Amino acid sequence: FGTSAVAAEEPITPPVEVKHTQLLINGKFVDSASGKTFPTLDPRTGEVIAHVAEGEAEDINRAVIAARKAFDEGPWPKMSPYKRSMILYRFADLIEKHNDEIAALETWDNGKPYQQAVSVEIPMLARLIRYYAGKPSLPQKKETPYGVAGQIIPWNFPLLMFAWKVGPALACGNTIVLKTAEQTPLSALYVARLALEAGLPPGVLNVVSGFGPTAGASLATHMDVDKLAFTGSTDTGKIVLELAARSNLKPVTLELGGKSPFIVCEDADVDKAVEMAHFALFFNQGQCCCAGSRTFVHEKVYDEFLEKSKARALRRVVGDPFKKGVEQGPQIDEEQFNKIMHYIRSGLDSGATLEAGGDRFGTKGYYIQPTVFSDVKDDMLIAKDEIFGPVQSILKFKDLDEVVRRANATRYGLAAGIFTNNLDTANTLTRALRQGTIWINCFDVFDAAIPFGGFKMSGQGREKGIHSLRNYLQVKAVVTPLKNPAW
Ligand code: TXE
Repeated sequence: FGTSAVAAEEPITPPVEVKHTQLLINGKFVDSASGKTFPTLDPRTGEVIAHVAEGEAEDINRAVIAARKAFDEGPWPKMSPYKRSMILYRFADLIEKHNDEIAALETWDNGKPYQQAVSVEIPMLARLIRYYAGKPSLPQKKETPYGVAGQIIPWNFPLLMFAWKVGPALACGNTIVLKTAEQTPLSALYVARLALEAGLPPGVLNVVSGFGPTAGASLATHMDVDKLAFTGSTDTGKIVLELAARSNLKPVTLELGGKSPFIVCEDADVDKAVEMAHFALFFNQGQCCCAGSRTFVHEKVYDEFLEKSKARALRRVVGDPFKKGVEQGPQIDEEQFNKIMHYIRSGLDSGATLEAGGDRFGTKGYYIQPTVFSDVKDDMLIAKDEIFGPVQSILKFKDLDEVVRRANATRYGLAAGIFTNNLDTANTLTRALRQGTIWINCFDVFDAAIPFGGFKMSGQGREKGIHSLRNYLQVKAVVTPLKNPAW
């Protein structure tokens, strides 16, 4: 289906330097207790960007002690809501000031197009922090922060996941130990330093780089962590929930995987639907928990939709994410690359028709061609599992009852897209679909105020919006008799 030589060119030098590779504990950058480091890799080449301090149980413990002290002794939770707001506003301003540098670091470590990072994600990070900067005065008198919040985040949107978790926890007066994903440790360290510069007291936000089974599991089992929030795979989410239950029963918020339907109805504007379905799946190299990874198309428009989707995928610009005009960079790492190639082979073996792509892109790094399968059936693995890559599966349907039944026949329930100009169709589908977010004639619209989270095995609880404050507050009932009961 045609590849280009772009990936074979020398990678563009990222316009940023790596400044922070140590752990951030109690307001200071420090080595890990063991002195160990691990390499973080450039997904464009597989080469080492930097060696980063590898946090393990002892480092998590040091960070929890710092967070506990910062919570118990203050000033953070005792500070007036106004002062906390001002620090968070300054933090947002500093993010904005360093927007381009942060974006470059994110692209380098993750592989996402620089254009996407610089003009959408980092501005969104600042907006999220600013949104939460306005919230410290919202909790009522009897609502009180949990204490030390443990937060474990993934690699697909390192900084947006940072903001979804750190923002509400700080606004409510908690202190934090955050564990970044081992694939993308760099940007959170940079941004956390800006939080200190903005006036966040030492120990309030601690960032520990490291691996899941060591650093992550230590955080989930720690007896002095009061609350846990996790974003990642459903399988790891189950482990984390169990670890929390087996230790001190800390409450857990989970944001997990998905297999979201994108439904194109017979009356839809086909050109717009093709573009939106393409975006819904291929955005961020397909590495989105809510990716529209089952494209259901009404039989009346199926042939036209398929031809146009195939042409769109073949036009998608893949290449060095620092290059202008590039829509798709490499996948995050070799493991994800191999997982996606395995699913492409499975699609072929199970009888789906390959319309575009199907192979690696170039010869270096973890690039994959934008891939489209048609004739996909519900029981094929590519229609059931989260692929987390640039692989679009197109399925045909006849009527609304049928598509509702099939769209809901999944263990996931994160999001859905509906493409129709018929209000009644939109309302019917919205009510019937068992998904945490329904996008009508749009997809991936992420305002800070819109709650996000999953039904079924896509998670527990909601992040973003004021709903997320509930994750970081507990209710304390206070009852006191009056001296004079007549009053
Ligand atoms: O995820 P993990 P992985 C899905 C996607 C992807 C698959 C695997 O399908 O292909 O997950 O990716 C930490 N105790 N998503 O393996 O393992 C880990 O260090 C505590 C969807 O990278 O879930 C990292 O910080 N923590 C997802 C975080 O969990 C542990 C985004 C996520 O890693 C741990 C990413 C343990 N035992 C992947 N093991 C989404 N919902 O957006 C790992 N971790």
